[in-house]
Amino acid sequence: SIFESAVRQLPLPVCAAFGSSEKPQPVSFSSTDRVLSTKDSDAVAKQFPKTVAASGNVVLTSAGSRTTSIKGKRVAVLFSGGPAAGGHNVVCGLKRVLGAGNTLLGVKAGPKGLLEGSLFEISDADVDFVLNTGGFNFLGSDRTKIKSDAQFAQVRETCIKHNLDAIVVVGGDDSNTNAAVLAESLFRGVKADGSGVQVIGVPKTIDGDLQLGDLLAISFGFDTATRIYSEMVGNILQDTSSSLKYWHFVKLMGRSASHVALEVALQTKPAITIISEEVSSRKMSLASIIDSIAKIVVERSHKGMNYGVLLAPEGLIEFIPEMNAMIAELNDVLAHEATAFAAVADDAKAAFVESKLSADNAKLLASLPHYIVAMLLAERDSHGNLQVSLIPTEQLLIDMTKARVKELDAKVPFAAHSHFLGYEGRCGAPTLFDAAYTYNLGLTAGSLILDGHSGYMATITGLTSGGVPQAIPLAGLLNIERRHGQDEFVIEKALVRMDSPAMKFFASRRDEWAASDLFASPGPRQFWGPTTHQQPISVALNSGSKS
Ligand code: FBP
Repeated sequence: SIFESAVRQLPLPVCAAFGSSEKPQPVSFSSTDRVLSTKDSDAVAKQFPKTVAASGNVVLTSAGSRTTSIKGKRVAVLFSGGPAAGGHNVVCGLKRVLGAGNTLLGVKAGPKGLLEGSLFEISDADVDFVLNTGGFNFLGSDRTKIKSDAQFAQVRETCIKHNLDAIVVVGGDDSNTNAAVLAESLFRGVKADGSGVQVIGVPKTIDGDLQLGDLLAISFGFDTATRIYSEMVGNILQDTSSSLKYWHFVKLMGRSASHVALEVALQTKPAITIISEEVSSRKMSLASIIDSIAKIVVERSHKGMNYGVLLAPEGLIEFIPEMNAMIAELNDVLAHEATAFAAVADDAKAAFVESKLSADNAKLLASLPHYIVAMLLAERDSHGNLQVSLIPTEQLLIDMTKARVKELDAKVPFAAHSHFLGYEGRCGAPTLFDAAYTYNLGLTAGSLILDGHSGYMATITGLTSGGVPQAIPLAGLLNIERRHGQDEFVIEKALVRMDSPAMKFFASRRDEWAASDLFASPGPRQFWGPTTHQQPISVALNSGSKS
């Protein structure tokens, strides 16, 4: 399109350490005095002895341009999990920093492609073509978790067949967990000379839940997705206050954490926004959530406003304490009774599961509408996650609110539409922030490889002041969590903190937004003009910005 041709030409600022954008120079790295640990670090050190011994879980920082040039490396790059805007620029950054002396191979269709050995060589023309474009379609992606001995053997076969020296995994928390496991497994002894294959992660996910304070302010894709959702929510807000007769309940993507919902709320100021982490910390029941929504509906109606917008995070259902307890037991039942469950007829599956649950949880499951139960019983993804994007929480909230509004004041009209804003936010052309961030992440990942590191995640600190390439030891992020009915090592998701500046700012304004029409319509993301360099509001507030 005319648009794509134009965005390919957009300038991409690079960290000073890399020199020029078109001919970037790789950097080398040195240790900082920051050592990462989690509550499970001792267990991690036993399970990941090689990477932990090599890195000491120490954060690395760029130490100037490389003085020696490295040639002949063969590097593979793959996308893992859901798409996020900017993925293509990671590939472009990698290709350019590796330079003509090294080879970059693309892995087709995610980790599964690595198992199958489905790789192709990426050319300069390829990267010129995909630069600044959205989506992951250049390579494709999937959610295969590499965990069995047979799968590790397949990865080794691919490494040997393609004579790989390094693999770059572009992914979220689960995919970077995959990267940590691969780094340990491939650390040495893969090739005939006894050497290993380096593994580097790159922090991607629109969910924004891969964060580590000043070391990792935000994952890429969050800015683009939240700007796309904010434009749409702004448009809906404009419609409600024009037509004056509808409520719109909007579910926003973001599997677990509510960063996306919080950011969109800060950008658009709707009447109601639910933050899952607050529901959990205040131990709110489903009934109390509905009650608080219905009261706002009634209060606005008494002021003549029979309309409004509600934002609900996709992962809400798992944060309601009674639902969370029920889903945890349900996950165990589904994991342990998988064969028997598969043999039961579809219309008898709910009753089968209820018979295995404790009395309270069985009662709760039975009380939910069939469209929710069906999705709670649906297959988990390969990382053991409930597929919350498929659960129509927005419809559940509408149905229950309608009933409660009627109880509170039967004269209040309540006509509501449901929306799910999800996939449309993941693949738009990256904002200038995501475009530059990802290009620099690619340059950092490539530099880490040329500098001989493995088991690290590339990161850029000081994003708004030029940027510094750094590296986070992946094993230093691992915790033990219950998945598939058993304990597993995973990178913990960064949730919205109740004491964060962004949450406090939101909490101090939301009553006003509920009581009147103070909405904002931020409009589409721009590639030229005054709003191009605006950071996500929540990221800016959490990084210490006051305005
Ligand atoms: P990642 O964590 O892999 O980036 O995926 C994020 C996400 O977009 C979630 O917000 C959403 O719940 C999920 O992917 C949807 O997954 P799928 O694409 O498999 O339907």
